[in-house]
Amino acid sequence: MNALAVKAYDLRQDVLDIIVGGGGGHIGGDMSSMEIMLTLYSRMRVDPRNPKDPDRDRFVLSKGHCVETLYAVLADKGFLDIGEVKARFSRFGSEYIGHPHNTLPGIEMNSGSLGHGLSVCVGMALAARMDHRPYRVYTLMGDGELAEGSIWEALMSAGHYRLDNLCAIVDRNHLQISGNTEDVMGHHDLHARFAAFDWHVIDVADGNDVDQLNAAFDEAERTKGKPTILIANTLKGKGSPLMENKASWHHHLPSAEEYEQIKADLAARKEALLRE
Ligand SMILES: Cc1ncc(C[n+]2csc(CCOP(=O)(O)OP(=O)(O)O)c2C)c(N)n1
Repeated sequence: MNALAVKAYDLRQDVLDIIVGGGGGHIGGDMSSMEIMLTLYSRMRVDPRNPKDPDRDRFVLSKGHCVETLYAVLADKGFLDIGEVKARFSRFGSEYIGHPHNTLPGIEMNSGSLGHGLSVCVGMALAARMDHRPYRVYTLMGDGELAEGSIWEALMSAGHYRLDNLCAIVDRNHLQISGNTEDVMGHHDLHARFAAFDWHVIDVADGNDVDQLNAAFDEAERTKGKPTILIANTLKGKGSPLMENKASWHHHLPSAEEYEQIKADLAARKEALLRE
């Protein structure tokens, strides 16, 4: 039993509370990306007491609509107060808005308009090289987000500059806002496409599995002369059959009954993990 895998269910409950308290949020993509962000933050060199350390690792949530999971993970790391986030999310005048905002500690970049995170990370990774700094740069993108042309320019430049301090992750849940990614904008053979842009490509069979993610991040750190991209195969809405693999839950506010059902499902999944 992996403690982080268990924690992922506690933080999913936080995400559910944040969204229901604030009256809305992108619950499907939050749930699919929980283990990715949680695993990453368990490894990254970041310190809530020194959030602007020039040598800190950088993370940019390019699929910024999934900020609720980022808030839960940043709170778990000590950057934010989870009680504050739950009480004030999406309230008038609150700094805890529905997309990342870099006035909050631990958040590197404002995002939410899809397609920009990787380009900014290419700049950060180049800056690290020029300044002889040891930090690594990470970004999480959605598979629907890959329809943005700017991402392919960034992929091209990262490959060209051989940015081996850069690691991108695709949350490959096969759904985006309006349905299946393959119907909206097909991505068949993503592995070959990324490799053609001179990236080291790792397929993570289960992108909700902490051990598989850790192995992939280890491999990314060992990879020299190329940037690495993880294709993390996840389940949108992971945590409750009510939401799982349903495009309609991309941005669905659970009713009071749905809240109770999801809460019970999350607790049952956690119990099952604890029994392993
Ligand atoms: C430039 C831009 N166009 C459209 C949107 C609206 N939008 C928000 S989420 C989303 C779908 C994203 O799908 P995906 O990247 O697969 O995210 P996930 O399924 O992981 O939530 C869209 C089109 C946006 N945020 N930015």
